[in-house]
Amino acid sequence: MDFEIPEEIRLLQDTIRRFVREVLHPVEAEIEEADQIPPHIVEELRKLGLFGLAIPQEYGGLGVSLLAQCVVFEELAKASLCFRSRVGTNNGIGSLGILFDGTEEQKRTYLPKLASGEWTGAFALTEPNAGSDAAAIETTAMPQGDAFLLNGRKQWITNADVAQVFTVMALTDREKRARGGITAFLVPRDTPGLTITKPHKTMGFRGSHVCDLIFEDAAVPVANVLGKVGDGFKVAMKVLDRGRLTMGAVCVGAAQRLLELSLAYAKRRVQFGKPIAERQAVQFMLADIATEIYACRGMLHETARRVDRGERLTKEVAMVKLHCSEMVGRAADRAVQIHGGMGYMRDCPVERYYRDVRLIRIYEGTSEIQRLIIARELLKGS
Ligand code: COS
Repeated sequence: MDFEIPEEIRLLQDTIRRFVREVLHPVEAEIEEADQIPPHIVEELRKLGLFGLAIPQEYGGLGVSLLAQCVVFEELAKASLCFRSRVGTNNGIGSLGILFDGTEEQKRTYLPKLASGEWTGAFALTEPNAGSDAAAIETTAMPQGDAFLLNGRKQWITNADVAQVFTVMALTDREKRARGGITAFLVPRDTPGLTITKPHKTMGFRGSHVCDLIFEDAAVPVANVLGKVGDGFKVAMKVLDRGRLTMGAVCVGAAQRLLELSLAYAKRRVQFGKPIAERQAVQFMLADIATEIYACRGMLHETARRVDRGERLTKEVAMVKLHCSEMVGRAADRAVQIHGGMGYMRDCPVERYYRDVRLIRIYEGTSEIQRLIIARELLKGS
């Protein structure tokens, strides 16, 4: 494994690290209260090019490697996770379908706007009766003239409140489902017949919202089919294969911040006459957080490098998502324990992380789905 980060990525890392410390940390508490990222901060994220990190330069993005994306997301996750979430769909599930399977015209229409952050993209797969079992979707798309009429409901769609374009998976052949019966569509927000609900109330991720999409005879032109009719399940799975990897970076960054906060608190907090950092019980928790971060960063960077070299890695990406999301859950639990009563207080960042990271074991595929994917891949190859 090669843990050296190339110089140009190191420079990007330094820039984001400074931005996080100087610009994002000061507004974390305000966002927690208001449940909104201030518009001037979104503007700053735009100026840094963060909406278009993963989008190739020919479409207006920075087009950096996956390793560089992981390094940047690791840094961003050292501030409230809503910031990464705000730019995350444009770099991941909200744009990758277009990048992988879009026509040249679709790429030219959508990617530059997504890259600049003028538009936000979102990904609509989940439904009330289709979460882990993604092939069980019930939203239909019936051909009518040179359009498809969409009917159904998509649930808990990240960034739906601010998105201008959705990648929507719908049934075009009920019998075939995942094998030729699901189609991906690019659906603009202003499509007549599409209603976006108010954001759901959630446990965490204040400042980042999920809403439902309701389709009632929403006509989407044939030209907005993404990939081939019937290939939508594969479009979605390829997108998730990539999106899940950068989720590992979010976990590593969040765990690193939890470690930094815990180290500082343990050195500061005096009980029984000396800082709790001098107590072995606390030292062991710090050591465990740090060791697990080291292991996760290793697997994350190695997998990113391999994908950058052109390998298709479904199993390893699922391993990264599984292991990193479970790791950050343990890190948050230990960080709260080290902080004691303070860690339970709403104005303590570890309390926020404890709630926020719980989602990562669920979205973009639960831990159980990751295990299922890993086991299937293992059995396929044996
Ligand atoms: N890349 C490309 N194609 C894939 C794929 C992948 N990673 N995974 C599956 N496919 C293809 C399969 O090859 C199969 O097609 P063929 O028969 O032509 O080979 C088709 O898709 C159906 O695959 P499979 O039989 O594995 O489908 P299942 O219904 O068993 O479901 C899982 C597969 C569980 C992996 C899928 O439902 C899933 O990822 N669920 C979680 C969804 C999720 O993450 N939701 C989070 C919300 S979206 S942010």
